Amino acid sequence: MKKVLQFSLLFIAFFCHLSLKAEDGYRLWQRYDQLQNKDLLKQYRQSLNGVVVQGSSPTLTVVKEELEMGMEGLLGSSITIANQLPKKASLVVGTPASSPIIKELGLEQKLKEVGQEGYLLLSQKHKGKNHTVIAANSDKGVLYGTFHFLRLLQTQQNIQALNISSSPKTKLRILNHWDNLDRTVERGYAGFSIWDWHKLPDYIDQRYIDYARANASIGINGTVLTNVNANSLVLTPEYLQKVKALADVFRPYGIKVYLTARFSSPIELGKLKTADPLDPAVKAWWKNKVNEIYTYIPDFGGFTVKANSEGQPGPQNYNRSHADGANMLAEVLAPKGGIVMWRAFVYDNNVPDDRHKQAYTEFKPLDGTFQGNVMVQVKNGAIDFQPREPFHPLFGAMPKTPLMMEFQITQEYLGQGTHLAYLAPMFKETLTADTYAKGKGSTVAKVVDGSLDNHAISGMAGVANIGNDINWTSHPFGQANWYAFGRLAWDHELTSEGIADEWIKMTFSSAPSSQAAIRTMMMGSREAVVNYMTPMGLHHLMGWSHHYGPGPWIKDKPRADWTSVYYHRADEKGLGFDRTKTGSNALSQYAPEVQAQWGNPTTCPEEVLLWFHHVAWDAKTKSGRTLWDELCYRYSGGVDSVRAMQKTWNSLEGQIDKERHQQVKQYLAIQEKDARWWRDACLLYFQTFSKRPIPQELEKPQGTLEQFMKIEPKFAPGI
Ligand code: GCV
Repeated sequence: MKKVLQFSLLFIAFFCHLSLKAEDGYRLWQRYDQLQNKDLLKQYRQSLNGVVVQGSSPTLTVVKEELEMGMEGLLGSSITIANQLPKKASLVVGTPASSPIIKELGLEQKLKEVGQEGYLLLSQKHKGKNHTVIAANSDKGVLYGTFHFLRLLQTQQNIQALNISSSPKTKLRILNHWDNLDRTVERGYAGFSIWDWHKLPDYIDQRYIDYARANASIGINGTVLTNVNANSLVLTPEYLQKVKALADVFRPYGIKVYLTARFSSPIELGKLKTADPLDPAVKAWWKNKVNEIYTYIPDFGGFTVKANSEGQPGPQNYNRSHADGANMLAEVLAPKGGIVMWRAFVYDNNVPDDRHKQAYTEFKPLDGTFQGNVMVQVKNGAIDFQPREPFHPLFGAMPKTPLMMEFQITQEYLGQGTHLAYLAPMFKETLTADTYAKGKGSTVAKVVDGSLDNHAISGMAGVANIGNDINWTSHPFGQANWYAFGRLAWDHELTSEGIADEWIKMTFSSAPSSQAAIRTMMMGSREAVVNYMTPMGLHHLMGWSHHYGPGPWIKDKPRADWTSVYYHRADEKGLGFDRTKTGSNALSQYAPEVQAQWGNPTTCPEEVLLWFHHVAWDAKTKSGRTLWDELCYRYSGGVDSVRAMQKTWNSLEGQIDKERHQQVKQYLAIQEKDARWWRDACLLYFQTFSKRPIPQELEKPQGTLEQFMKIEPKFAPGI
């Protein structure tokens, strides 16, 4: 009997062990597996043989927990976190306020320079002994420093002579969840919403805590829980209790909660006859509502608002401006310290103008009329998160208004949950673009971080790609985009390669050869997507509604600017949207220096050529080929790049755990199939205008245009 029991216990232990080791991607970049480099382990163990965290706030408690979990995992030995300085060399963590030891170190000047959220990581002598120090002015800064320190261990850096100081360039670093209260996620491709509204506030899913840990580790300090296509129900007491439960979980991690405000809420919830922002009853309703919210969540961040856009209600329903709407909300939030993030993603069916121009036309005249706690949130480009867009002309055009960047992390137009597209190069492309607003060097990044125009508030929002899939993001490489967004929101000067390296080491492998191979895959992946979907400045060619596959033939829809033909303008002469003076003149919304470069087809970068110009099929491109041939080459090149990624990934078999290797391998096979679908469908369609053959040496389309036009994915996610 005893033997049977022993055997059963062994059996259970074995399977528990196996399940603990499941490589399902849940742990994101916070895996904390024991390091394999013996020399480094020895060094770490020697210099980190005692940890002192003085202070007991909720955030410092989280710091202790994370240090314990991280260091025990990485070093493979248990650690004790003390309140007092141990005799030997040690890690000292805290603020001058929480820790007498940190106070004694005399870091005042250095700490002054890192501000409220920044931190120092130092190797410092104290009373003749060597210490590693994580110091900050606030507990939140300590938390960020702790995650940086753990990252150093995870990525196997030398920690003998640390002299790091870091502080965020952008003040508000925020995720936007387009999550509905029924748990569907608009443009979400990783399952249902992680917010389990039905079970809240009583059931706190471990995921909420792990979500907060992951976000804090990359410096995210805010989350908008609900879809910008908003439901006013979230503002009712029933839901506010649920929101409060989430806010309570996130608070120790330095993450504030925000909600989307449906502009017509005073009518829907308050039974008022109007939502006119200048109506005293409406103002009073919002004031009461805001006061009520703060009784639940004393540090509530504020509202994100989508108004008068794609059917959403807004101030224009009452002949009021966007500023009237934003300011009314800002006024009631201001005494509580809340802010308004008012989206500039607006376009009007009744304005028969190039959609590219509409946000600028509406918002530019409002510059200087917004209250101090309003930020206007602008998408990276003027259309809608296309695989490549030139930067939005509003950047640099509203110097008196803090403009917030809105990036889309979820890959609505870049293969959604199945394609590998590392987005850091795309984010960087926009951030480093020069607006010339105040002469050369007036980059979008400087507009967004507030430094160009000296704004007190600044922000970057990323539309989240997170869902309740076990690995959070559907594609394992989708995690890299969440990671990259946070890292760039903290410091937009980081390089895409550097961010990829960190992520790969923490997520997949630190072996130099596999790391280099994965980095190469990642760095070329977004350009591959651009090439097989929308090369040379083409845009908005996707299938109706689902936005997954190709649909360059889409026409005759309720709005012209919801069709593809509106954007590519293919005809027997050529291809592309003339946005110069002879066309829509959207170019006039940019600074003269930008106009001069992009306005001339010979100096316009080929990457955005067809965005701004209608180009003849036989026009010569930089490669010496005609436009038609170049297009064929680019589409084919996109497919080839995916095949190259497949080859690289296959070569990594055995170096990556089986589970994730197999998963990515399958996704790459889907991507290759989809890339051919895009290439073949688009080339066959454009060929009906160009009437030219696909160059002999390139692969021929597999199927007919009619066949491609009939493909209609059923129940595609995210709609
Ligand atoms: C949340 C695009 C998307 C919509 C999204 C909208 C927006 O149109 O397809 O799903 O709505 O952008 O950003 O408001």
